[in-house]
Amino acid sequence: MNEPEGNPLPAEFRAVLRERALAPLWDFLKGVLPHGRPAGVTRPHRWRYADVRPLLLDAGRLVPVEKAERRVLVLSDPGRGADAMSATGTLYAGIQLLLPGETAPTHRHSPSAARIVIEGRGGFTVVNGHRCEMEAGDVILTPGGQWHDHGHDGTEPVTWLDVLDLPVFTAAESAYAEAGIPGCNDEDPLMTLTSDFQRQGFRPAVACRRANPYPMLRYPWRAARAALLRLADVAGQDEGAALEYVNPETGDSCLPMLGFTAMMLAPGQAWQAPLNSASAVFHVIEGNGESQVDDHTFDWMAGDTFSATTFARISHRCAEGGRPAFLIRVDDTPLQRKLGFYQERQPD
Ligand code: 1HN
Repeated sequence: MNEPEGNPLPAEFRAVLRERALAPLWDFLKGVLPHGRPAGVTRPHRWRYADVRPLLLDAGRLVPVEKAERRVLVLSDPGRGADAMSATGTLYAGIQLLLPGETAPTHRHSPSAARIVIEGRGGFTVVNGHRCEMEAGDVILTPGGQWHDHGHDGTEPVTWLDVLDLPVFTAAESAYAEAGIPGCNDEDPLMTLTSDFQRQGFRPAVACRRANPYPMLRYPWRAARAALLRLADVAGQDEGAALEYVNPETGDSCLPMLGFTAMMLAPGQAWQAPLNSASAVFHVIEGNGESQVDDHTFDWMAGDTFSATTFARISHRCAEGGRPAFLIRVDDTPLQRKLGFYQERQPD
């Protein structure tokens, strides 16, 4: 507690306040509203996939998926103490394992989630009855309130990074889930057709039209990678080849609170990100390199994940040699824009 100098509260007065569930704001104001820049508790961290993978496979032997519902090792912010269910103030991230033949049961919940596939073939996610195949690097959305389950038809373990806006719902005391009932995860064919036609420039007449707030649920890595290569070909080195994942019908961010951006760095290329108010989680899809996040230096390779706080100074460098690097940044920019708060600043 930071008692103001020269103005100590009498102990009896403080005791009476406590007893009546009252607190003196003047003792806490600088704590809740620090000067100039937020003083969060998040500590930037890098999780190496090579460290997580064997532990996840151990969990695969120790924890049956039926018991776990979702078999996940959470990327738990070291700044928040043991077992923190978030990587930054607003972003939850975890790595999930599904073994051949397993299914993760149908449920839905208030937070939105997205998966970035790390390894394995044959995995799939069914979202509101729509089956999304999982291939390495794909981004697959399970928006808040939509039924979803996962399955695995392949022969090797499948892993992916889950990112959710769960901490926002936890703070708002509005995080909850519901278990599926038979038939809940079935496709509405009119909704799918409405979106398919929209992409061709048609729209079903009102009577047989169904609004689809999330017309795209799977963003294949194959398409994102090819687009980045084309973009990098025509953009200058200092422009930075990056693609935002959007709702193709509205141009809005693909989820309401979470922003997804794929970026490419050519061999040896360095990129200084503009200083901004979003917190972020970076996931490496391909290549090797190193990132600076404030005073932390994280070297990385495919499968690794690292976090960054709000207003962090961030720069990335791809290793010299033949191969470009590809990363996907997940951030809370859409949430902050909706709050009317998002800011970019000149580094000082
Ligand atoms: C969830 O539903 C999934 O559906 C993954 O795969 C991770 C973390 C917290 C809450 C719900 C999934 C989750 C989750």
